[in-house]
Amino acid sequence: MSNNHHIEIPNGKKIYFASDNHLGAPTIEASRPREKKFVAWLDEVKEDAAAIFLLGDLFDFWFEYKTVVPKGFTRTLGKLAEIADSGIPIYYFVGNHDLWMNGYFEEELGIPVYHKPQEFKLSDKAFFIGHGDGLGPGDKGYKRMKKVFLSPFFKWLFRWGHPDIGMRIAQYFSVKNKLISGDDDAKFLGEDKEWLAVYSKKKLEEKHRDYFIFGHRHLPLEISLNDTSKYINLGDWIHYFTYGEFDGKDFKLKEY
Ligand SMILES: [Mn+2]
Repeated sequence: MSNNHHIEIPNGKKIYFASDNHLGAPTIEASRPREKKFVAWLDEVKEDAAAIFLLGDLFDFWFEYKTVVPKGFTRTLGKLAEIADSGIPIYYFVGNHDLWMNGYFEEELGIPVYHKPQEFKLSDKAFFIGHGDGLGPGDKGYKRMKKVFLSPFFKWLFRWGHPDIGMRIAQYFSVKNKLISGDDDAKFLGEDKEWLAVYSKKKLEEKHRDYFIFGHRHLPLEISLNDTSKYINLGDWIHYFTYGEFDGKDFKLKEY
């Protein structure tokens, strides 16, 4: 886990965080209003953004073949390219729905992609940042998903199958079957049982962090772990349209 990331936030600038857009769910057309809303948000925050962190599940399903990527998401990809090209760094952390990223964001958009949580120092605060899947106890939806995604059949299918067939099967598992999405996870479990809070508390035993920032839960949460550390969950862009804003001193969870 890298510890070298440091961003100094200039006066008047902010760092923004969002996650779990699930573009393409239930269909590309049906998710377009959400996509447009997200692009409008990006347009606003780019005005004073020192950096933007996207914490995964931007796409409900993503797979990169060697020379082919999924259709759609043009507005989002174009806006991310514009912002990255303007010199505002964007950091992407894969979610469990788009873990099969393999160089496209780096090469096409100039956006680094992380497959594991990372430590960041933002101004003088210590952050632990990731999508949040598979960390700590519980998280049944993820564990179900992982079985499918890592099965030899699934891997074989995507590597060698026709993309139209692969994408249709992924759509089935991701949206219709709720195998990946898992509706059963989105109720607040209580501070003691929220597995990312449990995980964060455990991480605090090894060293201090001011903020643990995750997505994945589809539930905006702000939980004090002790007097100086907080666990923030960014919610989602399906029901909540929530995002994080950090000015170098305070972290705020806001609604767009
Ligand atoms: Mn998600």
